[in-house]
Amino acid sequence: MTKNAELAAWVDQVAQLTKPARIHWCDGTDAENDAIIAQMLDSGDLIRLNEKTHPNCFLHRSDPQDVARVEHLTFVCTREQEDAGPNNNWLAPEEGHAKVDPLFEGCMRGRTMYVVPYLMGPYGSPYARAGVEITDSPYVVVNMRIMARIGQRALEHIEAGNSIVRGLHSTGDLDPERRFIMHFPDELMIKSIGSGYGGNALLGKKCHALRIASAQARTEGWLAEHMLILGVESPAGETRYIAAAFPSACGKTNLAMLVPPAEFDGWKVWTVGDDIAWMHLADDGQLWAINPEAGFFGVAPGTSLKTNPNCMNTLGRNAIYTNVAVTPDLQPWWEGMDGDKPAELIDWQGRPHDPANGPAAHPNARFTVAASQCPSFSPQGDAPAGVPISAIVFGGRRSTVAPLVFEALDWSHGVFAGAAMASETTAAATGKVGQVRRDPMAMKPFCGYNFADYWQHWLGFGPKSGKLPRIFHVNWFRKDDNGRFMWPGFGDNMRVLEWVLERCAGRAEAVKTPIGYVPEAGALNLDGLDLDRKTVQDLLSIDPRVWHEEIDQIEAYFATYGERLPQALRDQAARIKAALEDQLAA
Ligand code: GTP
Ligand code: SPV
Ligand code: MN
Repeated sequence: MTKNAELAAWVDQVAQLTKPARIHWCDGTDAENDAIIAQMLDSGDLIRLNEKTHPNCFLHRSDPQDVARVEHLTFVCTREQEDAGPNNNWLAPEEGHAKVDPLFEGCMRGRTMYVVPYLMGPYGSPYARAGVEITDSPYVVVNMRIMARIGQRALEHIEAGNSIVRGLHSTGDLDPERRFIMHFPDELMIKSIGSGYGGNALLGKKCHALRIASAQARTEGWLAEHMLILGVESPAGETRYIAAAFPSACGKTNLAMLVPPAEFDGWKVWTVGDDIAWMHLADDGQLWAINPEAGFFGVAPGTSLKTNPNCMNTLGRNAIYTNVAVTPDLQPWWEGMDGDKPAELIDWQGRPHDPANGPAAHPNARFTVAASQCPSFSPQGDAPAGVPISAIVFGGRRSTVAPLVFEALDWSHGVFAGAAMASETTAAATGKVGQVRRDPMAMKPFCGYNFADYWQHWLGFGPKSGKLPRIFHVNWFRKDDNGRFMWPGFGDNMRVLEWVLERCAGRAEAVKTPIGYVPEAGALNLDGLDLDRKTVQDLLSIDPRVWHEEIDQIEAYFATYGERLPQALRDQAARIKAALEDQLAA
């Protein structure tokens, strides 16, 4: 229960609507968690994994129709459609409520309604924000406990008078026809029904910390972004921080936990966050970032000791696995894991694995684990003030067009580079995989208001400080004519991070091109890499003809934002195009 009368009234009102058998206020204690897990083991909601190899680890299998975010069922309900923008599905607030409220009627009959107070951001941080999620899913409760700071201390923060985001969630009947993820930014309210999966159901994550928070950040003058945060410590012991936005399943968790290659003796990467950054311009003129989350909800397939040893060493204990395969002795397994594929496997749907049914683990199979368990978790990971950001990196999954790395000429051009981002779609959302689409700042599914206003908000930081981070764009996913990745990626991405930080320090050499600065031949440390000259050249090349076409497409995309599009972005496109035309004419 709570001393906060408004919160108590809302919980009452929700109970009247959803008619649960009982109401449980979560205190976040171990005892509470143990009891919920025990009950989920009983009901079959969770399966205990091999206690010897994976202590305190559990498997959850989703409904096979409920394995990813559902962007076509996600709505932003603002009074004016223009405020949600072409980037969001829109309903007027009263229509949004009218669509979902009937689905909540009596939906918790016979079930427990959990009330989960949570804090996004470190305890004691001026930037932390609270929420309360009401849910009938024990899976959501045990995941929220890892992903956010839930329970008594969060409730105290709320009872101290801080505002909250209210999130109502029910798994409903899991019918995709009756599934909606509704956001009401003006009411600081989320209503989600019909899904138990990740970003659809753990409302502190994408719904609160990105969609609602981005709208708040706009009016309050800060940034809520789909970004990892990492620290790079040099052999001299100096640590500089980078925030990077890549679309879903495009490498944030991996970059955040990077282990530098042997050639980088004495260098160390520290993980602050792997998915979301809240950034504020501080009095010192620098952009400071906190990770609002406390855990990782990471992509399992592709994770191995070779690609991401820090992650493998994080998730072997106290973890919840969702939609992975298991070995006969109940060890989790997924495609891309180290070693040979076991002869026998149970697939993500609980069937004996038959390759004819597709991969053994779902391509969007995930693990949930506390950030504090990560061997590279930054000593500053819980710092109330956050960490100062030296560089912002945007990136996409592009088999063609985008070079390995370039640096924007200035802040406005950097905002253009972010706004112009494109990436191939992945299994993180339902729908076709591998389609190139515009995903500005990796926020296409997550920006809670009109992108045109969002870009203007970003541009507005430019004149405010001379100490803003430099902005870069990377692409780890360029492919050769045989469809193979040209860049080794993972730990070797350190080579690009070093160039990025050297640029920030005003040292590394670069060539100016119409689309930005690219590393001069020899400016990237490629020692020990088995890459021929031609591949390196191709990775760094900018084809003026291809880019001219790319800018045409960017302009066509920008045009869908009409008059609201900031003139600065139009000007950037025109400048780049003219420079490319000069090049083509020469
Ligand atoms: P979300 O949690 O959905 O936001 O994803 P994310 O951006 O954190 O992506 P993640 O790091 O989980 O990587 C997604 C997939 O891309 C995994 O299968 C990785 O193995 C793969 N991947 C990550 N980094 C690289 C890289 O540098 N090169 C290549 N080729 N693949 C990568
Ligand atoms: C993403 O899709 O970007 C994720 C997973 O990080 S989810 O929590 O489902 O949004
Ligand atoms: Mn994400």
